[in-house]
Amino acid sequence: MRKPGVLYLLILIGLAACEAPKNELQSLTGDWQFSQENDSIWYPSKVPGTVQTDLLALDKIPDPFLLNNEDSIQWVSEKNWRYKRQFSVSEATLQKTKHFLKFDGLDTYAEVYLNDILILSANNAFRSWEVDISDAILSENRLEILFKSPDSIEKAEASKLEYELPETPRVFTRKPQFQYGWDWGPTIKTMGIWRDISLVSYETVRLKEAFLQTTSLTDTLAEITAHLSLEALEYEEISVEITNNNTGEVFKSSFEVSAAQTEYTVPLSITNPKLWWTHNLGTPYLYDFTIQLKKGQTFIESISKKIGLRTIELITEKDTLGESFYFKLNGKPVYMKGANYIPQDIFLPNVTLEARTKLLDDVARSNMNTLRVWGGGVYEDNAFYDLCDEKGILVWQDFMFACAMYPGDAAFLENVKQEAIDNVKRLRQHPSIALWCGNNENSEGWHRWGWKDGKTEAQHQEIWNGYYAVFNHILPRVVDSLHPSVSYWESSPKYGRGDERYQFEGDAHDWWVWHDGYPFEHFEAQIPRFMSEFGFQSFPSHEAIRYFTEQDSIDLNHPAFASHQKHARGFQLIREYMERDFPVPENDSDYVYVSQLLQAFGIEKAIHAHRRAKPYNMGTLFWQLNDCWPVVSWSSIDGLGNWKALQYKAKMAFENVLISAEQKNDSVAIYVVNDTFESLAETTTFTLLDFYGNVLYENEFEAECLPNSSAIIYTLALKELSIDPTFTVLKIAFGKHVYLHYFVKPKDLKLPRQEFHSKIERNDSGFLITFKVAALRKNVFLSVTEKGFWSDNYFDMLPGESKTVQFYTESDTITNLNIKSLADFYTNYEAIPPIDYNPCNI
Ligand code: BMA
Repeated sequence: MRKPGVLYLLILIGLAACEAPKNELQSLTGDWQFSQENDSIWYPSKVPGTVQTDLLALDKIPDPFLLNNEDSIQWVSEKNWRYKRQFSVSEATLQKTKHFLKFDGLDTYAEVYLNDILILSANNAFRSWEVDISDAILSENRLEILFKSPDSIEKAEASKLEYELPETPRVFTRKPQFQYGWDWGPTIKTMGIWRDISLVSYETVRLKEAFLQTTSLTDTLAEITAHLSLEALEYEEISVEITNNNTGEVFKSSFEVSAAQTEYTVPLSITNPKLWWTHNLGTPYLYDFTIQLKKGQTFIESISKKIGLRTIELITEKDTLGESFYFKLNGKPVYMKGANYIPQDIFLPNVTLEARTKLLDDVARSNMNTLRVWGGGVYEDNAFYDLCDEKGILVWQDFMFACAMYPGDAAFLENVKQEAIDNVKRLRQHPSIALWCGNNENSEGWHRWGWKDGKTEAQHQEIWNGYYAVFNHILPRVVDSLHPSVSYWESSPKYGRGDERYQFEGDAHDWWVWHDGYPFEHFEAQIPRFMSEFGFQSFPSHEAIRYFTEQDSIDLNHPAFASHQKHARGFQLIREYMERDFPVPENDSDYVYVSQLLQAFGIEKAIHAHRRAKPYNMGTLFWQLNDCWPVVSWSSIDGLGNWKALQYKAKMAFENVLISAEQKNDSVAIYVVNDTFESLAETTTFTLLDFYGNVLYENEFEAECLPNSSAIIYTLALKELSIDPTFTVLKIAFGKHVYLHYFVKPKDLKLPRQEFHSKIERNDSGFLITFKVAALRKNVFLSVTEKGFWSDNYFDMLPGESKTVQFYTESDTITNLNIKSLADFYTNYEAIPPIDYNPCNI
């Protein structure tokens, strides 16, 4: 055998020297086994996952998204479950001094055994846990986790109290609260290893965390302090290199680390910094940093951090009308527009990066610049916030408490404190985080929802003390100490709608519409400073209905709706509102379409009213963006990812420049709302057209709008124009921005019926459909059998207008192209005869 050369040996020695101090991370996710406690049979399982998804993969439970299967899987969370796996550790790794097991998410009551030794009892799905296993680790290991049913634990906790906390039993368990059933979600209490598990091994020192905190920011300089948490076993000299990968600059520092100290800082700076903006106001610019830990020249470990340079302030100042509530981004007031976000799947580990990316792309392309991560869900995965950072979307982040009163005992409070520390630390680097908010509607519920009834004064005091400890003490302190650049807000809303002040101070949830049955016009009458919730239900897409009813035809009496409409009065409210404003179709499939138009009509009205009221109102977030399964709900994007009519309408209503019309008595005030920081001057035209395209009135002039403002540019006196309001539309064009205003409710319009002619062409992205219409077509709705995305849908077309719509699909064909519009559903007037006109020559 040839002897190795000297050079070769030297390289080997060199490599060994390099390798030795390198810290290691071994993922323990992937293939596990699971079984019901006391059962001797073990089955394969996928980690991260849940017991329910594992059982589903084995066909041991029916798919809870379908039919009323939700009911038949309730037994799962009543049982205890075991998970196990073996893992080997190489001799080299075993030689290292320290070994930790890191659990990023255990759902929820878990006993963790390593080689039959209990190493952890976990009780909070929102926390991450680290256990030092240096003394227990072997070269072959057995990891086993027993998940206990939350039911008996909650019962035991509840029995310790002399009164019932509102929304018992879920309040005792720190896991996503929506899993106990919500008015849009099934009751499925998941259990299992829902995030990563890893083994961390190191020799002498490790970089546990890094936080790059901007300490000052001017046009010419950003000063940043890198806070490094280092864990060292003994006195050691180490060096840190922090590289700004955007500029190539390297910042070096050396430390003498020891077991006695864990926090170290390194000063950094960026000259002529580029700021992070929301996508609608600039570029969401990110700097990419690498932090390397070295001993001499030997690499130990590195962490990457993307940071955005921006300031964000919540401004709450008394004024003549009440108290302001708005955000300044980089010193400028920013109008926040978007929606409330709920978990994308009841089974949280099932949410793929692709699904997250698609949803957040939808958000950005719909001109939304803000999402509220609602408190009944989850502190989302890092990937969610990475995408928000990249796409320039601000996040109003609730802590995970919703619509309930929570315990106030010392153990609970400590648990909550650790949860807050974990999550604020995990998320504070993200420039997208704009606010930390204590809870969703707990305060409103306590003051307004009858929760105090039947309890003594002393009990009221005790419950409120618990509330106070969490939301006015623990959480604000955690935010203040760990993420001081972002504000804390106690509860959303500040005041419930029963308290007059809701219109003048803080953020508001306006559920007069929907829950209290008020007409949509109410949105225009009472406008708060910041509307953080308001909404209206609609049916999901035909595809979603077919999916959960498991049949091809659309049947709204299908028994599966028993579990896919969670609001007791939901169907009745949809009908009542539809009867007020829209024609009510008899056919179920058409009813679905009109329910979506109805939702879009109401929410669009609200968004316009809120934005017109700028700067009194500085934010509008409708309830709710998405679903966690296919269901009838307030969402604008259904559980299968399909855009409802609302998403298309919201996209237009959220454009930076909005043309809006407010009709009062006999006049119509025309507004331009400008969210940009530039003043606008445009040629403006008003055209009154009848539905056949005859011009009844036209006016053109130059109009201006100041930066970041809302202003009336013209008021039209209707009395002076003798028009038939049922057969006339007002087209307002401010430069390229166009808005159509109708003078009566959709149900009172006299819409012409006409044959629809279209031309279909194939292109690289799917299909192009071209139309031209002779008379007005309102809410044109296109559908085909194949899965895909319409670039536009539910749109209006003016007489003589042509339009081309892209259908993005991977399918080679499209079948059953169906085109309908609102004119198809009127029964209360004599239909205007169809026009025989075929502009596409097909
Ligand atoms: C809001 C939310 C949710 C609920 C929605 C619709 O109050 O916070 O609790 O799903 O109303 O009812």
